[in-house]
Amino acid sequence: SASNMFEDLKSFHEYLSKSKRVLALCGAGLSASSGLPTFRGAGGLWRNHDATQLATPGAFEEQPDLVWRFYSYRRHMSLNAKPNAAHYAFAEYARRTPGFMNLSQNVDGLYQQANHPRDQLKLLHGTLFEVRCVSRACGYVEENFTDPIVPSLAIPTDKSDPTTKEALAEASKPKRKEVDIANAAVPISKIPVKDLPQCPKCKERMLRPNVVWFGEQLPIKTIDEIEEYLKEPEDVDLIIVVGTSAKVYPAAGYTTKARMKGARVCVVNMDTNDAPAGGWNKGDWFFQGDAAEIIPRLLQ
Ligand code: BJW
Repeated sequence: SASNMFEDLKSFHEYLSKSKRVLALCGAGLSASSGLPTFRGAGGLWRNHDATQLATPGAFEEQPDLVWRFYSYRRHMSLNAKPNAAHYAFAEYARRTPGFMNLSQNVDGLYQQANHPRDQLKLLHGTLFEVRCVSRACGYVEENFTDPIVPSLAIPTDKSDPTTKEALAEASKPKRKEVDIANAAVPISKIPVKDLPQCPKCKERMLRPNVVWFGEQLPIKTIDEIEEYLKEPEDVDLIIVVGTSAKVYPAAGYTTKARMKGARVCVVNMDTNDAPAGGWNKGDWFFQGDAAEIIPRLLQ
């Protein structure tokens, strides 16, 4: 099969041991085994909405409450998720490899939970755990881990009439079971804008998650730091592309940029069809499977 053709752990280890300047390009598949859904696979639907359709400025303008519910839900899920062996393996690898830079598209905060060295972690699409004023002129940004961020965004608990034995037992528990608001069949109420997170600085506008939506620019400082790294005279030895469908730009384009600096490409993905941007080259590696199993073996 195509996968066996590229799966060569021995040659990868040999090459990695000589590599000094290494990049990783990470996507949602890396956090899949931590229980967080990806965008374009199963679980990429939230209440019948395509997750990528909610990650747009237009969706937020039209239905700020729906988009805030989506992000509040994901903040809740991410805060309750644990980093997996791949997050820890990269964090460990970063500590022993000064020339390593991790370009992560993930906003879930699991690398931070795994204590990944912060200066080697570039958050291409921002983070769920910062919010900012929708007004660029105001410019307010804060770190925020409060769950729920405002009372109106609390995930409702099951208020079913406790007449059945099971429901009675459930209701007597100190904490009631949260309803699955990701399921479109579960009703949610409309939230007025005044009950959504408000900017404490200008006191005029709403706060929004500090993530990068379609059509928005990636954080300029982050982009500049990556460009600096790519501009250094030394070659880039390797880029490890893991758990990403590599369809979203400019992130996916870093594979090509690394190749232009001489890098060999190693792809780790569940799916044999998700090729790196630019397609396959001679000397590439492909390891098929769960990132949480494969990354620790690659980086050990
Ligand atoms: C596993 C696994 C397991 C599962 N183990 N693997 C060039 C060409 C065409 C279009 C463009 C272009 N340049 C720009 C564009 C437009 C657009 C774009 O790229 N569109 C394409 C979709 C066509 N790009 C933008 O709009 C970007 N901005 C921009 O270009 O600005 C220009 C500008 C300049 C100056 C001023 C103003 C503007 C912004 C892109 C922002 C993307 N944002 C999102 C949402 C972030 C917030 C949030 O999380 O809600 O980022 S969209 C979503 O996609 C999210 C992800 O980070 C991103 C990538 O997804 P990812 O991580 O690859 O996930 P999946 O689900 O796609 O794939 C999962 C993979 O894992 C699969 O391969 C599975 O097989 C695998 N897998 N389990 C290993 N256990």
